[in-house]
Amino acid sequence: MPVQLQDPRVRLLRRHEHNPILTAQQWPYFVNTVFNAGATRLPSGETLLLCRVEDCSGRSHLCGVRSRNGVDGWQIDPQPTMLPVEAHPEEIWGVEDPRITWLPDRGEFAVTYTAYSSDGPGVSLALTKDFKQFRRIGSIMPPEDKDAALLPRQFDGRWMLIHRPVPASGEAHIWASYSPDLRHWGDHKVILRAKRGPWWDARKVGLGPPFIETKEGWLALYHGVRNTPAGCLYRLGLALFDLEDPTRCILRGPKWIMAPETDYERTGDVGDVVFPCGYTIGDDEDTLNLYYGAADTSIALATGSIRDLLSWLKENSGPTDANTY
Ligand code: M1P
Repeated sequence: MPVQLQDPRVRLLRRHEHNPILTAQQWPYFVNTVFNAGATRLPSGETLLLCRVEDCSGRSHLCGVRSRNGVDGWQIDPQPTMLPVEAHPEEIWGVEDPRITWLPDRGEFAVTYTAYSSDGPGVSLALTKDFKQFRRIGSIMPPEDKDAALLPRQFDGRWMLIHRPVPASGEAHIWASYSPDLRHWGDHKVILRAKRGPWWDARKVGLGPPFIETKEGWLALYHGVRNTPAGCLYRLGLALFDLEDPTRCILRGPKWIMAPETDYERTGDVGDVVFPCGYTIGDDEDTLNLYYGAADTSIALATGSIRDLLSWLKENSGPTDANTY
């Protein structure tokens, strides 16, 4: 029996009772907002979030925060952790929306982020072992492009980047690109199209956090943007990609699984936005801790079961939902 999303008793993602878990008021220096954080577990077991922090000039930088339980007791870096640098003019208007991927073969983390300048937002890459020193690779996708994350391993000797360019038509799909060296990218391919018409994910979709590896495939959380006369609505949906060929979409959920509902999601600098950029997985290897920006103002946490997300996808999508629009 398919699960009905309209049923209020069905909650694939449960909001934490202490949401929002991080706000600008907690910051050790004066800032406007904190949101859209990349996430990972450190070797120490701590949760690290690399938060987008917007200052009162309107530009963003990244700031690292660490917690033992991933919920509270955050140790916030006393200064900005990663500021735009003049050596990289492509990011001089700010660095935004980081996604973190641990690369086991290299023994370092890849941070993909939006680098913003007068030429528009593009995708940049930096590598780090400790979230203190960052080695910038620089711009890897020219504007307009964002919502990017690396996969953790190579496919036939090449790295794969998931990202979201915006063409002149304005119809923005999710793409994959390959690179032998993390610098030179090619073989670009659309892997998840924005739909058309009334769909919740019409015209513009974008990757949320990095793909989640499961036995059944790469699980993707993505945002769909619905333009309404009252403004944009950012909601979250699910798709599954083939384990060996992550450009092949196997399943796509027809309905969103999370939408702005609470005050902190509906009201803020940009209301009606839920925007996850990172997750951690619990010791049970099933609990998904999803960190999301709420209304471009604060950081919130929702948890779910990867098993349940996969079951829901299998029960609620047919093959024709994979890429139709
Ligand atoms: O304001 C909502 C989001 O808008 C942009 O996301 P996208 O280009 O994917 O629609 C980004 O600026 C993002 O930071 C922001 O949260």
